[in-house]
Amino acid sequence: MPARKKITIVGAGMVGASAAHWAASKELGDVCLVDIVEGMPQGKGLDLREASPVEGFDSDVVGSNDYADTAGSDVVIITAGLPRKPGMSRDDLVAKNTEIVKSVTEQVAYYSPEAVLIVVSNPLDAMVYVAHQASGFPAHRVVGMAGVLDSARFRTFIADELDVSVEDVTAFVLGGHGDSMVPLPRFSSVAGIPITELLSREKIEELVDRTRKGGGEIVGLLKTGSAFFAPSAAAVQMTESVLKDKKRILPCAAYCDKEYNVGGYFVGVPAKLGAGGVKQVIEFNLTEEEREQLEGSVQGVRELVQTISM
Ligand code: TXD
Repeated sequence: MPARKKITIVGAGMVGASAAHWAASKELGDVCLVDIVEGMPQGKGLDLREASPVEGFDSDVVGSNDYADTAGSDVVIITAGLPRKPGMSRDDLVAKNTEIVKSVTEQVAYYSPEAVLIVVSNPLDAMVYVAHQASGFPAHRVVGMAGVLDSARFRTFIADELDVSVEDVTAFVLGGHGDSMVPLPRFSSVAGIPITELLSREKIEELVDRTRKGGGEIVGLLKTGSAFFAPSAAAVQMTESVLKDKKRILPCAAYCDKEYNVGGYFVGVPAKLGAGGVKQVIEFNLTEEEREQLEGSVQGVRELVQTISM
């Protein structure tokens, strides 16, 4: 009998703890929750484990401050980082989170040399790059979560607008996270019917705009902290596709060199996720307008990555 799969989640904050919840309750594997704060991951891990008899899942959940406990993980989700504090510039945040993501990646890579890394920490497009450099892993075993979240938001808004099941709505986004996201309405559909057939151009623009600002909308409501339910669900969907070798085509920050003329950066593209990570980046012909938007987004990622010193 094969042993259960093992998932490590680094950063037991809002996104990390919710990811542990989704992953354990779906019985994707045993979960190890790691944080730098003493006691907190142990407490959250034990609390979640104590929910298992009620919810009926047989996943072990442990919390730890020691990376030795993460050994032999199949997937590692990295959510560790600091939020931006008052007075902190964007560059300061990049520098601080680079330091954190670099250090946690080196430790998880040492104990789980065969793992697939799914990076969540912000600024996402830069932190995937940092994790790739720090791990020394082949690029296909390092991927960032953003597109699944952005497209889930877009799907939610489309379903609400048309009063249909979210399950029948697919949406397609490319490019960087948030503002520079490139939605592709012609590939976004309801039961296979492109939304361009069902909604006016103005309405689509409105939904796209809300999706671009989706993170900010939640921050504005929460006042402290940022979104965590949907981001963690998105990271766990990627984890499931890897662990079960489902080969789902999901929008992820994947390494692209010749693909879309990116030239060696991680950017949001449709990727086939299965055992061992990104099995393929799916390329297709873009319209002139889409190409320009994607190039603008990719240029933003290049400039961000060039500010990083490791
Ligand atoms: O779409 C996306 N990619 C995102 C990204 C969507 C939502 C959140 N996004 C980013 O994920 C967010 O901007 C943050 O950079 C991360 C985690 O967000 P979360 O809301 O979970 O932040 P928290 O609650 O502050 O949790 C971060 C945890 C916290 O418990 C710290 O103690 C821990 O990270 N931390 C560390 N753990 C281990 N090792 C080190 N060095 C460390 N430093 C901080």
